[in-house]
Amino acid sequence: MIVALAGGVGGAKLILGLSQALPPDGLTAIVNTADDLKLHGLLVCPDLDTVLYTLADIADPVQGWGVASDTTEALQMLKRYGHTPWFRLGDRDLATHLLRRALLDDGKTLTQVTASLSQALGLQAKILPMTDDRVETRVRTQGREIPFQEYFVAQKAEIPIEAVRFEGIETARPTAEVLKTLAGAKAIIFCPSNPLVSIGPILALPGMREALQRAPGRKVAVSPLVRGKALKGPAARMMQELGEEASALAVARRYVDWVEIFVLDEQDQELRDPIRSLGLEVLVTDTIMNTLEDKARLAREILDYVFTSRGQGQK
Ligand code: FO1
Repeated sequence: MIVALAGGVGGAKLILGLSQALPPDGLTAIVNTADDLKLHGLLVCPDLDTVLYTLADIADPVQGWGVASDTTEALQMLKRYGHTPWFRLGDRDLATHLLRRALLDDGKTLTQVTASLSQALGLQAKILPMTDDRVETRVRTQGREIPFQEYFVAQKAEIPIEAVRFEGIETARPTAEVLKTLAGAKAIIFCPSNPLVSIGPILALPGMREALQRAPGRKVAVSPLVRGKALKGPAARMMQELGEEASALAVARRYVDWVEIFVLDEQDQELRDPIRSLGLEVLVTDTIMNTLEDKARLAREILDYVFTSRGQGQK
């Protein structure tokens, strides 16, 4: 079993590549849930749904999130009721949320609900929420704290941030399924997701450090930054605003205690030696994933590196 730790759109791309490169039941994604929000009584899980829709080949190809060719009739009706929809839930996407709410109300866990949705969409790969407990990323900005989605969507991530906090993390726990999966993993891949708010909450769960340390598989992180910029999302900006340099080297420093291998984009070649000096093995390759072939090729290269002699002890 190969395990991928991921957030939303960037992570889902590599997960799709891994699903092409591995046997159908050989992949489990452990997904961030700290971006989740309550909206109109529903629980929206953007990262879980992005991975779900991407693997089911129904994700919106331009945005990367939501369902392809979705309509917005429900949003327009909400508008008539006087609710200005700042978060765009399409009609098909809404069906996922109605069902999720109903199953949660029936007493199912988020893990069980996600398994039902995945099964119904015909997925072979397993998608696990990092926890069944509620964790909420909150961002401190201009002297007040706001939920992550308000920062990301309503404010378009354009306001400067001062701190990030994961509310509820102290009492949250990784699920039994997550712990069991990590214990049996042949490799654990940290996808090119935002290290602060996508991978960050997964690693911040109490017990996760020990679970990853005990896990026998090799651990690999793929840089989400290329030439100091995130391919999607505000990771670079957030890192800078929090006093870190926005570079693959800074990402490698964050992950140095967690992984043995770092995957660096070929455009950042000059960072290979500084990253090696941290004690990490470095795989330099093209990490830009535009086409399905790009995704599958990157996945194969990472797996080859991990499982062939090229990756054994080479620094
Ligand atoms: N992102 C936006 O920028 N604007 C939206 O209105 C929006 C709606 C939305 C609905 C469902 C969903 O699963 C994702 C959605 N996203 C939207 C993306 C989401 O905010 C981000 O992908 C993640 O939270 C960041 O990882």
